[in-house]
Amino acid sequence: TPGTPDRDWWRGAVIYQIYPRSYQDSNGDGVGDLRGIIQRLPHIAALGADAIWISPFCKSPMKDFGYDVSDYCDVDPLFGTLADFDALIAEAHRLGLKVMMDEVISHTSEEHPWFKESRSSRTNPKADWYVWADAKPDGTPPTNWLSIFGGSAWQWDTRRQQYYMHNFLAEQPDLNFHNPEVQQALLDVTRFWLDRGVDGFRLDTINFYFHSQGLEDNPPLAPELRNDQTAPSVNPYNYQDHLYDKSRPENLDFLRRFRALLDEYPAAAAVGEVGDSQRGLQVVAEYTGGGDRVHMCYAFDFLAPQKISGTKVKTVLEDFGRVASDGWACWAFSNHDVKRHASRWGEDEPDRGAYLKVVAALLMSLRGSVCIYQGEELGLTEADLAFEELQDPYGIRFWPEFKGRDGCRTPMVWVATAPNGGFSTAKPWLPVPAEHLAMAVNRQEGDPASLLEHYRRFLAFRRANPALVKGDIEFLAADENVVVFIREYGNEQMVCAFNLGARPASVDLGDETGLEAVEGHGFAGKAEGGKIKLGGYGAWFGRFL
Ligand code: TEU
Repeated sequence: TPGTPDRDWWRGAVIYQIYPRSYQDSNGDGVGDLRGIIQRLPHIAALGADAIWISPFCKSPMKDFGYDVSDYCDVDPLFGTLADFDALIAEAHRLGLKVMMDEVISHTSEEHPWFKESRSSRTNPKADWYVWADAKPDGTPPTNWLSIFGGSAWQWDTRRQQYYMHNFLAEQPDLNFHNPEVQQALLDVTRFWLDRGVDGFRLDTINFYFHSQGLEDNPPLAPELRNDQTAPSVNPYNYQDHLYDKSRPENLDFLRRFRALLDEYPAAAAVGEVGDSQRGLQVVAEYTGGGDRVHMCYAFDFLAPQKISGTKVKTVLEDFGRVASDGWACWAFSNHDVKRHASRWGEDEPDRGAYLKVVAALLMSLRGSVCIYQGEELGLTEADLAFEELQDPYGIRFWPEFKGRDGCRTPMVWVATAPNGGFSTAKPWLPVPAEHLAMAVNRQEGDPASLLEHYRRFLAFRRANPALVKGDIEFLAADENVVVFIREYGNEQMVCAFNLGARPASVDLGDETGLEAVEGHGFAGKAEGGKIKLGGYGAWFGRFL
């Protein structure tokens, strides 16, 4: 019925991620802002996305660039005002785009008034709002838990004479979700934004909400990893399985409360970020199943350095299908935390332009929702920054072993010949790499051979074919380079075939009746009987006769 909101809009949605510092600067200070985003919304609408997810813009001392919030109910002056955000929502809605906020509630900034109060004494009303624990008798931290950004997860506080826990920077103290008052305060924050008209949330580090109150040590590093010469020696990320402080079963009850709140609104949806290298898909299944937890979770399987392959796609999607009969995943190839996939995977491809087209078509054909990271539609590469240019504390700490996350956070490029690619009239907070200018929006727009026009065409094709948006998935063939699957939704079917390699390939589906192409998007592919022939980096879409 017209006027009835589609509660299911998130299923198969294409969500465009904006990193607000780097999208568009409207006031000439070298940092992007909300007014700048408003100016550029037509680009996202023209791309064909369903929603935007804006990385954090609430008040923050910016130690982790907004992922350290000091006021959940106000906009940081660097980005604008609440009135600017209201205008952004209105304009996005006018263009048919949903707006998702990035809610960073696992931790706050150390400058949040809650933490200031909590650290002031052991008896204040918020004394138990964060995770505090006494030192061991020898003065060392309560457990061996490690912070993702390096070192112990415990920071000594001289006033309370206790340690507080932080999974990330010491400036990001971890909220104690076991305290019902904390949960309530966070639900109130969520309601504040829902009442302002947001359509949903990207929930930062959703699997870190609860810690184990038993404070057990984690098992020591597996011996085979201890001698792993490829492991960054100082960076524990992925090298300690945080058995006791992540993905607690208690979280499901909180997620149910969160979902009940969202369900009070006509069509609010949430996507939780699950960064878990060991049990990622299992956690996504647990958090999204049952229809009473979050709608979908963002999985890390295709954000890893390991190059995507047909086999990997099949394994990941089939594994997920097995553990999650009613769960829903959200896939991404790039974001503000990892090396851009144009470089991560595309670096050694003989024809990177063609490679990026076929992997884009593959991403947007998978069963699940999709996140596209700003600039991915242009083929932006990872920027190679000098140490002096780095802003990310994570990179500064582990340089040069790990260069941090600034290389994927450089500004969007809009106009090739404008200063700083049209991003800002001032010196941008991170430089615009010279090689990005040729990829600017104005260079690609209207050129049918460009990656940008490829994304636009593909998203229109996807929208016109419900099987690609909401359909089931079944794999028909997969090897290193080739992957073929069928998506089915009601009476609609779509066979999707991709060749991720530079050399031609063909797949015999062994079907007597044959195949026919669906017009609209295949490139460098054709069907002959039950065989699909794919050129290098080719894709083919069709159906069984
Ligand atoms: O990231 C969570 C997370 O797991 C990160 O450690 C990520 O895997 C890492 O940056 C990879 O290099 C979220 C945000 O996306 C990130 O920007 C924040 O720094 C982090 O939470 C803390 O809020």
